[in-house]
Amino acid sequence: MNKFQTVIISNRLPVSVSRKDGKLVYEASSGGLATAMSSLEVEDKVWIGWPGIDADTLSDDERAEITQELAGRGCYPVFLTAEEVELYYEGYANDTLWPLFHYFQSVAHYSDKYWQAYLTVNEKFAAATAEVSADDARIWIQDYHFMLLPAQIRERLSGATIGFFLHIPFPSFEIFRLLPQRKELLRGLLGADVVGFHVYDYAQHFLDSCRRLLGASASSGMLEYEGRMVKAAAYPIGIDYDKFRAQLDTRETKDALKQLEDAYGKQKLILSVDRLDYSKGIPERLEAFRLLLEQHPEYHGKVKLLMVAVPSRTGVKAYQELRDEIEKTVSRINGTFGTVDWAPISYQFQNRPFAEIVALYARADIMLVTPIRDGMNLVAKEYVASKKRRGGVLILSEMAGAIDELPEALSINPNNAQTVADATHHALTMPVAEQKKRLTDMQQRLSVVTVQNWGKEFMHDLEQAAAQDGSRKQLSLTQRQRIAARYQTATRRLIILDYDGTLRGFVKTPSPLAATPNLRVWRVLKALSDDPNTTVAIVSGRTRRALSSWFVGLPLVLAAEHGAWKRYDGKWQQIDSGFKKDKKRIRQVMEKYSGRTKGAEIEEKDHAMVWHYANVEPDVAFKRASELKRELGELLVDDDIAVHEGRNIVEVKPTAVTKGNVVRELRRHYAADFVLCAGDDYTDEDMFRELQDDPGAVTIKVGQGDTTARHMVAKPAQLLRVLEDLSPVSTLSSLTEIPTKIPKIPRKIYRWLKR
Ligand code: GDG
Repeated sequence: MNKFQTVIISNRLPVSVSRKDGKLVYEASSGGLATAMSSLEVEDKVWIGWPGIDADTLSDDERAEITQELAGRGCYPVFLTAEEVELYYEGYANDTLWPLFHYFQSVAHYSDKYWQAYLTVNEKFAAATAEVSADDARIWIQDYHFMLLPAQIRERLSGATIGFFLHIPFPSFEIFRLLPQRKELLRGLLGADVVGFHVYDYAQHFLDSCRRLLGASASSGMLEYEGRMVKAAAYPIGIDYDKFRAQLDTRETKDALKQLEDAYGKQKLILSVDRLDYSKGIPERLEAFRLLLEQHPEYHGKVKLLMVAVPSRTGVKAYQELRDEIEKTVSRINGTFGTVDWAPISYQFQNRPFAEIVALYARADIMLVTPIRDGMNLVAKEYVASKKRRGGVLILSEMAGAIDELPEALSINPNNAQTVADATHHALTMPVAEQKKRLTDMQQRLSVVTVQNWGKEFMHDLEQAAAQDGSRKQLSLTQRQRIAARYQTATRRLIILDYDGTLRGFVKTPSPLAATPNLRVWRVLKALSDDPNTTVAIVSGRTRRALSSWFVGLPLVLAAEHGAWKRYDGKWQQIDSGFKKDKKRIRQVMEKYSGRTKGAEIEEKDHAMVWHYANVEPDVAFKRASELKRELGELLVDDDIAVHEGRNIVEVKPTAVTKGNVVRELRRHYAADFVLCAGDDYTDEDMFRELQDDPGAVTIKVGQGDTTARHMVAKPAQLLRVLEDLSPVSTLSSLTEIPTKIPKIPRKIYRWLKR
């Protein structure tokens, strides 16, 4: 089987297979997605999707024939039975996710059968993807039909770079949480490296749900979940601008335009084009038009509302009911206001050829785009692109993603029929010069933010994710060997290490007894620090009690509480931070929050107060931590104390106390010719920054995420390998004092720790 480097996945393929007179026929369609994909400058690509024919009606030979024919067209089929399509596509995707994500919660149905089918079909797609993708492929998944797929693919292809784009809104947390399978879907999406949305708000809603349902940590659009980084960002989709411009000059569109001129003459044409879907606000639009006719009799006989409604998801009950409702309303309005030679509304429940749609756009004086909720809405953009000589006014719902890029449109709230009627009146009376000015401004934007550029931009970010996947900075074996060689030849060495998350895995409770070093850590620290030419410093946010008890007998330099306490030559010294006087006030606020938050713990240090929420339910933790941060911020107005949010903590400490300052002092003190510094979280970035100007310094981040460090390793165990390389096992075993057991914590210190 051929393996591809670039893989696109969508529910439907750009080629549909059907049976006519017993023979299989293939019909290509050219949607926006197909245009975006064909403009990508990659050769080795394949498109995976359902070919549109019931798998149960196909023989094995026919499947093979379809697979072969589609391969010639750059596609790979996933065969689905009619039952699968009914339960996964019409069911979970369009009877559960679609209504809920468009805020139609009362229309959404929750059924276990739907969910099971969704799971199975996603699995089928994952298996198909694994079959045709190279191990390090770039895979781009489209839309809400496949929210589980990123994680399912990652399980099979751990080296792939995976992108997901959602074409519909991502709802606010309050709506999303209604889904029975909300966590499963988020975990599915978090298998991706890049998750894209049309607009900023949807990306924020997604980040919010990940934080509150999974406890994932997020900052500046990057999520950290189970040791991986996921980018969530807005990539507003555009249209094939040139295609619409070029279409205006074709014979078919010119003929269609001529027919429209003959049919409507001087009548003002108000147009709407959408799939017949309850999210598009069609009944609301009709009500607004009724109001216009009622309040402005001067328009009778002079305007016409032409509504093109394309049949869609006709198998879903809500769509059948909507169609009935629309037809009744149209008849009623035509009955009320129509005359023998004028029907106010012309309603077409059918798909029109592209040439005709463009002619309609070109002729329409007003375009009414009034969705109740819409991911983007391309019709609005297409209308603007199809205007050359004539004027025209776009009336656009605030609830469509497109409003962000089309502020020159008359924006309306679709639920407020009066504002829609008023906007229509405004449009009917707007001077042509103003209409053209607004159109030109929008056209300038649309000609740049095209669907081609949308595809390129997303793939570019996917490439970047692949490059940043740690692999660029990941320490290779050769680099490790080089570092070890440099260490051996150096004469004054300085090794600066964070502890939690760096030398050992992160534990959820602040108690030092839960995080004592294991034998491996102990041995390597012993081996390194026993060498008189090597100074090993542990720089941690932990208290001096914790550090001194963990490393009894080791000649280490210790910096506790981010450097507020330091131990050189066995003696502890503290800075004069003046923090003591603020402790009581801070404690009172923290206690108030702990009192109403199950699982929260307060840790009091000499020069810091920490509120731990690792054991609090994620949603509650998110809310409380944000509130606490705000309240502490209000309390601490002086610049010398600051509130930080770290990994599952809110910490208050003097601003002058940073690990970066400790590193500066250590460098001055030891003037080493070899410096190695390792850490895992944001406080360690201060250390890496401090060493940035020293090209010889080896800085290593443990874990994922953005870092100033020059190198990265995935886990503490890998950092220990690096450290063990410096003092190889031979040296280790030749040292007589290397223990086989960690010395017991002396009873006195143990009691001190428990206090
Ligand atoms: C989803 C999201 C997002 C319509 N009638 C005819 C026809 N069309 C074409 C239009 C346009 C497309 O269908 C509809 O696109 P929209 O964006 O308006 O809406 P959805 O179908 O709901 O699409 C939406 C989109 O995905 C892309 O991400 O913008 O928010 O809901 O291109 O021109 N085309 C032809 N005859 C018709 O009668 N030929």
